[in-house]
Amino acid sequence: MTDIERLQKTFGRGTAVTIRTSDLGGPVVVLTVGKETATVALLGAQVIAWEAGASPGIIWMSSEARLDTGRNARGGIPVCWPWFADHPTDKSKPAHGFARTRLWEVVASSANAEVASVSLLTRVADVDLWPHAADLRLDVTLGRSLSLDLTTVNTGSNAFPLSQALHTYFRVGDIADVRVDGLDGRTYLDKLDGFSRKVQDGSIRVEGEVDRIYLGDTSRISLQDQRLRRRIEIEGRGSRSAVVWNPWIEKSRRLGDMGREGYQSMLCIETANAGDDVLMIDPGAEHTLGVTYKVGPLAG
Ligand code: TA6
Repeated sequence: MTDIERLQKTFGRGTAVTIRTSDLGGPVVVLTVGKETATVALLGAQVIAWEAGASPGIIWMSSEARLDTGRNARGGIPVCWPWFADHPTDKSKPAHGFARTRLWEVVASSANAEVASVSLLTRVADVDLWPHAADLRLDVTLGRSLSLDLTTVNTGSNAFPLSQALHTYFRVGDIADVRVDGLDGRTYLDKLDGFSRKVQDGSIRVEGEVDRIYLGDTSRISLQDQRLRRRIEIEGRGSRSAVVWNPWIEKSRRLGDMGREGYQSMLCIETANAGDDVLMIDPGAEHTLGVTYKVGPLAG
């Protein structure tokens, strides 16, 4: 029996939860409820697709994304952990930590007429990059919305600082035709201007590279997509920061893996603990960073 067959036998739940090998070259769990599907790769516990009946899908993936290169696939919902962006003191360590390049294990699944869910786990100890110990679990639930809950448990004997993000790449019809609401009046750190502190004035529109960490109450954000005539409501929890990022032309060129459609068809809105919102997790303590996405028609 192959690993996939074993996982299917243990965690498969009819047509609601199935385990297979993705076309991108790695094992995935597919959640199906009615006309909705969500796909979670075991590499990095990365959501790589969410089709909510609407076409095209909600989550953006680069046309060059692969799951069998050892690097994380560009797009989807990468799990950035146990540090967000560059390591605070050692730039030689991988950006966004190492959780997204580990192979996680499936530990639970469930399904009923309304929802299907899967839980993945990675246990971290004795990692050269990080002198601490933790269990990291991601619970993904698909129903009339998509929810992710990322729980860190400190299983070691010393407290550690934690910064993290659910680094979600949303597909948009045309980056020039979207608006992000819910952050008006919030202070943000502008990565493109030495992380200087600025205040958001009204809605966010993207007319060039944007790379900002918004601070404070960032629990209710909405992405209004004029071209696709849809809005995505983003409800964060366990978070007091959110990142908005589009690489635009030059950074896309430097990244080199943004694929055919590239920056014009995506926008990252990331529920995070980042910037001023870094946590300290004591031995035995835990923290959950969560988010729920709901898709609906554009108002009016
Ligand atoms: O979340 C925004 C950001 O920190 C950007 O600065 C950019 O580096 C992006 O993440 C992508 O990072 P990655 O390591 O996935 O290429």
